[in-house]
Amino acid sequence: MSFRFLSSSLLALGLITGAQAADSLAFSNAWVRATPPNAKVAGGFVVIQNAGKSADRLVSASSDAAERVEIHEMKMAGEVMQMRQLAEGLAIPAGQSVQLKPGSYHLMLMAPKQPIAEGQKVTITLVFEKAGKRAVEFTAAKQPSVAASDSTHKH
Ligand SMILES: [Cu+2]
Repeated sequence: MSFRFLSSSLLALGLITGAQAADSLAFSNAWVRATPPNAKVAGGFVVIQNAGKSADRLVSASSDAAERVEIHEMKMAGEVMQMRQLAEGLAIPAGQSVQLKPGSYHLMLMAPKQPIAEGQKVTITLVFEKAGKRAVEFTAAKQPSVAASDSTHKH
């Protein structure tokens, strides 16, 4: 009930400001993993909220900071953590938030062009099926804990 109220408030706000329906997407907690020199990959994480009434899909991503950006999923296969690229992209259901976070869905910056220093801002352009291109600023941070290390995260 309260979420329905929030959705319609956002919609009303959109009408007042003349914003497009595409603005039903909101981004928070955007961060990339700060990398040592010569790192081959860097993970990117963000919470994507779809306050709209129609589902959308993250279909691709890109950044000037890397050769390319892929959309990945990590999950347990038996006792082994496996990672795969989501060739079909990532569904963002209507009225829901999708969390890209370590050990789950994430963006993977392939072949970063330069080391990504802690505190640095990295812009990643997210491309959605309906909302189109959205440039999101990610802040580089070190890994949150040793336990969440990228050691299982091989390419
Ligand atoms: Cu990955």
